[in-house]
Amino acid sequence: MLSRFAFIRYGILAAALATLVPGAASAHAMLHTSDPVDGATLNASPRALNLAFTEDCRVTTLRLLDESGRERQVRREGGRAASSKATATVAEALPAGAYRLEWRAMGDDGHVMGGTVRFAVNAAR
Ligand SMILES: [Cu+2]
Repeated sequence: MLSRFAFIRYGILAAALATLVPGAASAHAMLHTSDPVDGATLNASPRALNLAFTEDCRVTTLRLLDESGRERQVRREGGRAASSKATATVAEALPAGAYRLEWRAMGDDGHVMGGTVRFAVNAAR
């Protein structure tokens, strides 16, 4: 009797694992790295802001805000096609201060993700 119950329990466990494994294999895209990196302090204004993802995705929002929350103009480079990279050039040199780059992207599986890269530009050059 006990062994029969054990067999059923392991059977249920195996079925549960089988449904979990495919989902784990197709993990959605995440931010892999950025330039500037999150938390960087730069000695001069960056010319471009770069994001690299773990897999192709469509970046739907990319905006740069200064410490007062004012949006700074950036220009998206490249097309809107799915890519593992996104680049935006900075229209005007950024004055010293703290900035945050907010991004949102949709992966191939339809998942929307987002994040913030924070960096600072030093007054001393
Ligand atoms: Cu996903």
